[in-house]
Amino acid sequence: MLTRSRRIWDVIDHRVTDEHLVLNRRRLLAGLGLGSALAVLPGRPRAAEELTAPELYPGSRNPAYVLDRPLTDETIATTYNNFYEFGSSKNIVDAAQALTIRPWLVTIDGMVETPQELDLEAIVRRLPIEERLYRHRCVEAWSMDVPWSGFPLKALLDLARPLGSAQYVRFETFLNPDEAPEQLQSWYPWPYVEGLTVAEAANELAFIATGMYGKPLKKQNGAPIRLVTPWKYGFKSIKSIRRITLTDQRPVSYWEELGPSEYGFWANVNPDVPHPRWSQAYERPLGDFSSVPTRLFNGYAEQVAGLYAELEGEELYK
Ligand SMILES: Nc1nc2c(c(=O)[nH]1)N[C@H]1C(S)=C(S)[C@@H](COP(=O)(O)O)O[C@H]1N2
Ligand SMILES: [Mo]
Repeated sequence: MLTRSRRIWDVIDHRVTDEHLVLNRRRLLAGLGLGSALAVLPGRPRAAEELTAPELYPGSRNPAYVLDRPLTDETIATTYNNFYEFGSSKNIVDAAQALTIRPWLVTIDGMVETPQELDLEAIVRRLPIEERLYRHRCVEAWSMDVPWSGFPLKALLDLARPLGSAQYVRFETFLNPDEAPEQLQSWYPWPYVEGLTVAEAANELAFIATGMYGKPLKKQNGAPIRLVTPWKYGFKSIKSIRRITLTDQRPVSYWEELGPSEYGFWANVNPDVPHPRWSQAYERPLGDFSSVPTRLFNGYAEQVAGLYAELEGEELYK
């Protein structure tokens, strides 16, 4: 029984298409140069608890995930943030420093063979860190281009051996109003929750970031461990994850709970489906005053469109 379940999970298809193995050689080489330069730059001194294995970053760059537009300036990507636990403005850097991120335990439970409670430090020493350049498209119509460091979500889930009967993966952020006083605001459905189907979670693009710009993640960006699903609107990329639960119930996410007419479970990027209050046709790259067209699945249709081919009657794009 368990063996069969195991196999079902394992055979979930990881298609590597010819298309995304075609590299823009020049960018790749330039990128590799940048990667090694970042690795040797002396860092500014930080609080000891922030430094979970900084020597592991950025990890070697995965050449399957490079970009055709420049990376967002690091200062901008690390100071213009959405993190409602620390406030509803974009300027939450100072407030976020109150979060204790070491030690940090991540629970993986629910429909798994071997429930786990893992220390972040142990996770990053066990799973090989790689770097990927991904687009990020916020539902608010701004975007960024970021070098994340981390590992595939599937590699993390496999540590707990998900059962074949699991259909969804539910993610939960920390709940600690002492450090994040916004969590005292009882009209918000804390803790922040997000969810994916098991097939989405096993897709090669679904990534767990523990680092960014060649260093461990900063608190404002979701330290010490966050999800990155680049084909979906940014709110799916849940920060500072404490608990991951395999389940047969579709999770109701934070934003879906708050505004089901505006935010749904799937939240796949689609320029042709407007938000009820604004168009999604264009986006503003952070640090840039121009507008660029938004792409279906944020440019990742090749990797993910197949996940949705047989779904009918689902609101896939909100
Ligand atoms: N726990 C939690 N995760 C979260 C959010 C949040 O408010 N709380 N905001 C989301 C939204 S809307 C976006 S666009 C991204 C922003 O990530 P960044 O601040 O690293 O750019 O985080 C997502 N993850
Ligand atoms: Mo967002």
